[in-house]
Amino acid sequence: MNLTDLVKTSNYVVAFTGAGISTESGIPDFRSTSGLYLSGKFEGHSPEEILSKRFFLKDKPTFFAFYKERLHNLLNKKPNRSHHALVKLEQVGKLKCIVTQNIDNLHETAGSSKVLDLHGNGARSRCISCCEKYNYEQFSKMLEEKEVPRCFCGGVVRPDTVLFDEWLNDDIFDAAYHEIKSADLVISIGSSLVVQPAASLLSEKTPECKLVIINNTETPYDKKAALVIHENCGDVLETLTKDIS
Ligand code: CNA
Repeated sequence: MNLTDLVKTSNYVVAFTGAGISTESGIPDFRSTSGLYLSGKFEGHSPEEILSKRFFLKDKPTFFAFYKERLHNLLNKKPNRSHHALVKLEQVGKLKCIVTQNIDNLHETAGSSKVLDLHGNGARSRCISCCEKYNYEQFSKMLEEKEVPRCFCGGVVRPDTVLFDEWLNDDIFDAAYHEIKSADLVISIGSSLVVQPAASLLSEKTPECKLVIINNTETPYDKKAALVIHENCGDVLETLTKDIS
């Protein structure tokens, strides 16, 4: 069966998305050749090292300098045809939930109503002392004005995203688990499927549930999929939208 037939014969579709869905919006992913990991070291540190809790605790000025230069501005980007295709898939009653590893807020901006942000959301920030929340504009201003953003209480304000070596939010992970368990079709879009525990959620689908993988390179889950499409996800989802409308 092709993707259109799989969607048409399914009742509970869940999309599992990664950085590859946002590359058409001008946001680099992590692991492809133009990805953030290959964008070079920052003040002698790799992006992976800087984006860890350990590094955040040790050297906040470098953490925030890196965040401001390489990540924060990416939150200004616009959703692309893949994000819009998933909105359409929800409107026709097929897509019930998006489980995303992305922090770029683009599913929400596009208008998808049920999005589980496994790794948090860079459009939000919070004080690590009093938990006061700040929006994107407020946090941007703090980043411009201070080496280390500070709350009115004096605490450090950080993006509401999950760093490497940090736990995922239990409630969001549990909700994602239940969505995958409820699905009769899971479509993984633009993810290398190597980041854990996020990728392990795909193993939680029921045996009856079919898995489709849309990614322009191979993934460790390809052998478990009913259908693997090694193409640009924008092209694939645009075609799907035309076929189902
Ligand atoms: P990844 O490991 O960088 O994998 C992305 C995958 O998408 C790669 O296999 C690419 O080959 C593939 N890809 C890139 N563009 C396309 C395209 N147009 N069509 C099809 N495939 C494409 O990223 P994952 O999401 O798998 O890894 C999870 C990390 C990345 C999470 O912690 C994210 O928070 C983090 N991340 C998020 C963003 C974002 O929010 N947009 C950007 C960069 C990294």
